[in-house]
Amino acid sequence: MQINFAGRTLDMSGCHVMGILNVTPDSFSDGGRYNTVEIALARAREMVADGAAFIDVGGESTRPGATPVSIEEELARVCPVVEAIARDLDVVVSVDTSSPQVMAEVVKLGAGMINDVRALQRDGAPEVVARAEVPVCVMHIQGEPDTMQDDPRYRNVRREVSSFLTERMRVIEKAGVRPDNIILDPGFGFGKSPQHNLQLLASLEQLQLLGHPMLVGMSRKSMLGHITGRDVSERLPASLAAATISAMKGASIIRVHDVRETVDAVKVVTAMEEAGR
Ligand code: 8Y7
Repeated sequence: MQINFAGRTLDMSGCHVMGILNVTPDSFSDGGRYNTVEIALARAREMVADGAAFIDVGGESTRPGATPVSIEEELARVCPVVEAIARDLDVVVSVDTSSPQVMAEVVKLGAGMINDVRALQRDGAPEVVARAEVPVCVMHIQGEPDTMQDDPRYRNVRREVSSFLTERMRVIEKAGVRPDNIILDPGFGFGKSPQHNLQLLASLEQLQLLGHPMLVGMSRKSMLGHITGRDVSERLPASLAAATISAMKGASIIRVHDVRETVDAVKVVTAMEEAGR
């Protein structure tokens, strides 16, 4: 099962690592744009050297309580970084955005994938992705980022995540996105209690049944803090355990902060699976 990400073809039966690159002002000490691009490119270069197949560039914080950014501001943050990485590095540039304007623009600059935590629910987003003919990650979310963690509830979290994704795929495919270009994500931490997250992780194979490659992101997330009692800066071991579990359960892309360490963990899983065949 191959997917073409703007000219780079990857085998989705393998497991690939996606490095997180935040270009929000709070992720850099210096506010100047030129400096920001240089720093972001250097960080991306490091993650590519560490084995990242994807760099996920994000200019809007989805943390609860984060102030929303205008489209102009998001474009100003993301575009120069996408352009620089696409020009200089051998990697698929993914862009974490919910804005159809940003989606249209970054694809022109060389982005090879759209990663939307709002599952293309904004007006016009499915049509933009269809026209751009790029792969898209469709993630489950309950509610909006600002309020999603206020007492999230489900009758059956696994069934509800699956039916949400199935319904989104119906709408997105109707707008013209090819089914082969859709990657699914259960959206760990997006409107879910620690127990909901663990139930989803325990049955990640079930999401495979929808017949699309899976992307998962648990790196340093509070669900791991909840399990281990560790602060965010001390969650690497737990993040590696989560990545290992995801790889074993069939994830094609694992979105992480710590690329080098995760690539090693994935290599162990892949080596074991090859020996077992
Ligand atoms: C995810 C994500 C974030 C995730 C996908 C964080 C942008 C929060 N998490 N995208 N984005 N899946 N596809 O802690 O789990 O990294 S932001």
